[in-house]
Amino acid sequence: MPSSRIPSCVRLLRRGVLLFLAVLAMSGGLNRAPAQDMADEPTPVVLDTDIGSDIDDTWALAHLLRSPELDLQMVLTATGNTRYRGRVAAKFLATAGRTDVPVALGPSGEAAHEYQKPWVRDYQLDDYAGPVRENGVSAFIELVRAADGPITLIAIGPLPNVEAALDRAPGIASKIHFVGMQGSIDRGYGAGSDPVAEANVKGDVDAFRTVLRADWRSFAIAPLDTADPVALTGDHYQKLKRSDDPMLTALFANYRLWADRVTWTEVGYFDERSSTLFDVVAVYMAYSREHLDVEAIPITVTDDGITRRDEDGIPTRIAIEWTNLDAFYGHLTRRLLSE
Ligand SMILES: [Ca+2]
Repeated sequence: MPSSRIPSCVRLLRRGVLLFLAVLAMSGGLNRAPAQDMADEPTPVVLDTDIGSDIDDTWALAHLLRSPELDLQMVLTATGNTRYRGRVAAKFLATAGRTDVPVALGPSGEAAHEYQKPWVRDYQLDDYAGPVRENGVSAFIELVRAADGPITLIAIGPLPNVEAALDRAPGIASKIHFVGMQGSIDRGYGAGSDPVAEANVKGDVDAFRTVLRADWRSFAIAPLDTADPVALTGDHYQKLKRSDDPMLTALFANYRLWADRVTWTEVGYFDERSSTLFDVVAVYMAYSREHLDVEAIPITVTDDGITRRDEDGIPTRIAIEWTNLDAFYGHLTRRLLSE
């Protein structure tokens, strides 16, 4: 029957059904953050982080602690001197009044880029009033196994801890929503730049491959495409910098130390803006994707760590573009200020 002869009420009904299906697909689909699956209860999360090298992990931890949708259950430190990273995390948690959060240490490697060390010169893990777990990978596996429901893992560094956990307990993946800051799809560092081996992938390419292939409950990443453009400037930045909130004061004390000491970049902009806040995007994706365009893109990883579009690759939920980055800046600033 030609469509023109179908009664209009049937056509309207059909259109309504299609619209309903489209909305249904979206609501359970790519733009849905793990936190939105449980409307009332905060989502239990673990932060796997290389805090203490680039300063954006400290911003990401601050963002997480000020996000009521997320219930931080563990900070797990990754790569390099994980004890130093644990000290930074522990003192920051204490400053924010969150010594309920366990600090767990991943396997240690060679120390490097310890720019926030002066901040923890007189602070040891023994000083932390909360739980400290020396074998962080085991502690993470135990936490996931003991949980009543799914856990969201926010991974904002290279992924040796996650690889080790999957190696020892592959079954945990089905209980985990993975949200990470990894990869570079259509852009590298800097607007208009070509895709590159992004630092968190390049830091452990085999680990990223293992993680990409695992059978997660859900898997999503913020690559450089959406993480690299993010920095707070202007009024947003000045409001945060002026605040006497103890957690924000600690955040800026760390940023100051980092800015004066970091060797891979020249920071002449401390008074005007933040550095690039790559890792805050992964925290945002754990509770909202409102201002992001998230697409299912099949990717593969080259041996040198480039995450490449590949039709035969693994379909991956990727935050490929901001739909409203200015709105996100306002949201992030208000959130950090507890407004
Ligand atoms: Ca990081």
